[in-house]
Amino acid sequence: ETVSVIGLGYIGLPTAAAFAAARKRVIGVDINRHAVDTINRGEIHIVEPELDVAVRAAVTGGFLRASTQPEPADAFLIAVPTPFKGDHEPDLAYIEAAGKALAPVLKKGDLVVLESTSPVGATERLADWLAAARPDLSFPQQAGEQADVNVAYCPERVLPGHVMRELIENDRVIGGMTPRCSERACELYKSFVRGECVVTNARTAEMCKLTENAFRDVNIAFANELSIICDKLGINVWDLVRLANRHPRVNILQPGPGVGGHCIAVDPWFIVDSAPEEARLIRTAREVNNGKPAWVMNKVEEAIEQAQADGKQGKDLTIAVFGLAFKPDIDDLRESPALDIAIELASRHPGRVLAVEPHISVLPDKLNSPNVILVDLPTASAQADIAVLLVDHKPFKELSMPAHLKIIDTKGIWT
Ligand code: SAJ
Repeated sequence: ETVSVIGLGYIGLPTAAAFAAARKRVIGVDINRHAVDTINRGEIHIVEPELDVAVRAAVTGGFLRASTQPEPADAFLIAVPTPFKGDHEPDLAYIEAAGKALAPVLKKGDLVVLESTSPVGATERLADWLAAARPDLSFPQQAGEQADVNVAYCPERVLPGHVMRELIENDRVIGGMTPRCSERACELYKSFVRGECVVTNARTAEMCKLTENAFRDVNIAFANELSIICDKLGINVWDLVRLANRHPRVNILQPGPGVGGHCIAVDPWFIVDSAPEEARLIRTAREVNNGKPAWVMNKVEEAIEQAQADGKQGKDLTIAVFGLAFKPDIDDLRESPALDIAIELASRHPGRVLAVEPHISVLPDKLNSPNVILVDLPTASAQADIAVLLVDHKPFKELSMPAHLKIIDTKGIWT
């Protein structure tokens, strides 16, 4: 059996490697020629622990090959991005392009699985695009269980940084357009998934993925709102959360500088876009989390004003930001509230900004400004007047800050 994975990014490439490790013949397809060439050399173009070893083994063992053009296969998995367009409206252009690119090589008996995070109804739209491109084949929306081609939705749910383990161990939700489609997709995933493959329909599976991330977003928003309320009332929010969580049915998440990453800050909008009138809590949670970096920025400005009132000039004040990544112990700076705060600070503050991020060796372009320097931990704690803790990286937790420093601690590890 040959499996084709369309889109060799953070999800597609690990999935291709997992199928290859289960001794399927895998053809990976990507429009990015650099990615294709890198993979064919047995190397990787993205950062994820253990992925390099898996891809090298898959390529040298002859199980994985990458190409810029779709080729015939028995199953096609689509793992391409679904960004926004306009005001938080999901953009299905990549899914449409992937569907149209693979349609010419489809044959009777094939299975097409959509893995990309998608708004409800996207799998049906994909099936319509495939049907329009291949009038000689029948699809589930017209032929039901008798369809020539089966179509299913199966979202990934892996945690960046633990992808190779979670891909194999997590349960999978499988939503076929018909029961037969689900059965085919289940058989396929069982070749490497050790978790349970739980079957439902395509629309429920689409909503399930969005629900998981919206659930986390709403819960983080609750924690972030609490942190703002507690600041006003003079209460330590981390103590409060620890105490409240002693209740057997309370489990509050951790406040922070905002919500980053490519999933939790995006997916809830797909629900809001589908049901704008009804999705009130989900929308508000997004707004609360999106507003947190500006609130942190205000706290920093208050500290600057305080220092000025104590007789320091703004340009003589050194501010150190601890952490730029979107969450602890990773090097991923994309969609990071910590990075946004650092950029804002660099543009507003006339003095020096010291950035500490142990997981990178050069500052990202967006933070490249003459007043910003990437420094190590001891330098920052020795030279800063104001310390802004933005990510709870392990090395930061072990540090004790000099007493004279003004600290703004968004993760509660120094307060
Ligand atoms: N965060 C907090 N407080 C918390 C937990 C997280 O502020 O208590 C922040 C993090 O710092 C980060 C953001 O939330 O900025 C998101 O981090 P995360 O670790 O919660 O999630 P992601 O984005 O790395 O991965 C999520 C996961 N979804 C869920 O846990 C429901 C993952 O399983 C999904 O596969 C992934 O989204 C995805 O691809 O959708």
